Amino acid sequence: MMKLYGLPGACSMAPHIILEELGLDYELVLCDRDKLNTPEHLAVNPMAQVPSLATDDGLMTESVAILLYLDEKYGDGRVAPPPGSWERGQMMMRMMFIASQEHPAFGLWLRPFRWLDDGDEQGRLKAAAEERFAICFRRLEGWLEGRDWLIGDHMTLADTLAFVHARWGLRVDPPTTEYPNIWRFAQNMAEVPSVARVMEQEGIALNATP
Ligand SMILES: N[C@@H](CCC(=O)N[C@@H](CS)C(=O)NCC(=O)O)C(=O)O
Repeated sequence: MMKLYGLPGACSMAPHIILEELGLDYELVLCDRDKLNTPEHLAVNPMAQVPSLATDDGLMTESVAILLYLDEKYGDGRVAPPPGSWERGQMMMRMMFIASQEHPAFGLWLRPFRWLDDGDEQGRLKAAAEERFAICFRRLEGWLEGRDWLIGDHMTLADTLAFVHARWGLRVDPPTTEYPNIWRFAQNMAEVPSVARVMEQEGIALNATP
């Protein structure tokens, strides 16, 4: 049986949603945030992070890779457009944007102390990262104009990552609630049965914590 290592509301929630949406057999391991840097967890994720997916073939890290693996192996067209289609390329673009531009901006805002020792410098980095996150959210807001989903007419891989970040965005300034399209999207996502089950399993709601 596959095993997903995650933290409540973290980017691991994206593959968690897809495991649940596809009705797959899996075990959720909610990790201890304070024990990510222990030899036991480093054996599962050498970057001291989540997510990791343990499969019969081995261990996989990186949320986007896990999402694509799950889709290609089990998705059968249910959570992503077909390989080679323009729509899949567009979905990939949005996913990569969220994972490689938006996510680091949030990480720098959340933990500037991991990069700089000086308190004033940390404050400046935090402010710059918050502005960068807002630039990313303005792009996401545009993509969701007049749409319920980032691509097509149902939830795809990209929506799961966008939803995770929409929750995170409630903690920054301006918060997600000030982006009408992202906030509408987040509220719709929270109503999707698989997403609601995932939030219940992770013990979270559509609010700013944790
Ligand atoms: N590029 C990685 C990023 C993983 C990552 O940043 N995970 C965060 C949660 S969203 C984490 O484990 N944070 C805990 C920490 O850094 O202490 C991926 O997409 O899987």
